[in-house]
Amino acid sequence: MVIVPADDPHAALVAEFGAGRKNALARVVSIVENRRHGFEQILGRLAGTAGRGHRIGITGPPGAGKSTLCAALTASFRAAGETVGMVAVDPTSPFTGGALLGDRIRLNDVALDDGVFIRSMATRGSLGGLAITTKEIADVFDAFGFDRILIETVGVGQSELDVAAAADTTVVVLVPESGDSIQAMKAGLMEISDIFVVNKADRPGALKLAREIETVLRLRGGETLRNVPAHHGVDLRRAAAASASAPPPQPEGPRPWTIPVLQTVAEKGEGVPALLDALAEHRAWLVATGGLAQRRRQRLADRVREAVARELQRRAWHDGEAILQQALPEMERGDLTPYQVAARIVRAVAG
Ligand SMILES: Nc1nc2c(ncn2[C@@H]2O[C@H](COP(=O)(O)OP(=O)(O)O)[C@@H](O)[C@H]2O)c(=O)[nH]1
Ligand SMILES: [Mg+2]
Repeated sequence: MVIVPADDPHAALVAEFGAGRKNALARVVSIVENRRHGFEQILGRLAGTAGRGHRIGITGPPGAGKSTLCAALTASFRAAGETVGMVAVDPTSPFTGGALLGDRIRLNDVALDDGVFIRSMATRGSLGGLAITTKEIADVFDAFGFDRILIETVGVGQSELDVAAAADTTVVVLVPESGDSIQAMKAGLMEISDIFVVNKADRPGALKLAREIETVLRLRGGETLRNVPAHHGVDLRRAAAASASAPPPQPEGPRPWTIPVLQTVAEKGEGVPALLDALAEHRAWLVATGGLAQRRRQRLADRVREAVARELQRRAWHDGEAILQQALPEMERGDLTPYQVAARIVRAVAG
């Protein structure tokens, strides 16, 4: 019989988790996802062991083929003997029994595989904020020892971009239908992408979109346009040479990462080997330049900020709600401003 100390109700569970038991993993994920009692203690106990897995964020508009791409990547990782933990922030993910026959078949392949664990957050994770919970589930996967951690977002809202950007490598998936590269730029995708994928390259317009993205990337990155072909009758090399705002030469230092723009047909696995190469190259680049350590440091700092915000919120509203309710009549009479009441609540927390 396992004796569980009263002050740590999850000690036995954490021990089982540490022994690599899948059902313990599933329970830990549920506890974290649903903010059950002791979830922060569990995260705290696991924190020391995280940091080995390659976190890959996959973002892009709904329907771009992110889930299909994740299935293809998962199959490739497994073929190479690597384990995969995947968290999908997507209530309609085919991984959770969506309407797509093709994907369900693929899901069955991977779901039966002991080296794969998939969790769809649906809307349940919104208890603690979907974005934060997703990152914490990725931490749990990392602690469990998965070699690759895939994080799929449902769309390209701000919090989804935050989630994707918190990965080691962020892959942005677009399709010819998803509009031009200017749209992508507006949505902030250019800022977070480490790798661009134009999926559905079997459809018209894929090459054009890929070229446009490349052009925008090179212009933004201030790189020479050596490798960019003339486009729409405009010689970009000449245009750049003529530009008065030509960027200064790169200072000596770690070589910058050149964001590749790949084309895939995820449904058929076409272009997936090139994506695997790009993922490996990016990871190697992160290691070589210290970027990986930096991203991890940032992640640790993030967790502290999130935990502090959560605890302060909790404390503020523990007594704050009563203070607020009590002050409402005075505020209505104009004897107190909302800011004075807020200050009262803050003082109550600080005291
Ligand atoms: N024509 C074509 N369809 C694809 C490709 N990849 C995925 N799809 C289909 O696009 C639809 C959306 O795919 P899904 O992976 O669910 O997209 P997600 O919403 O980004 O996760 C599904 O019907 C897929 O079968 C592709 O390369 N070419
Ligand atoms: Mg999906």
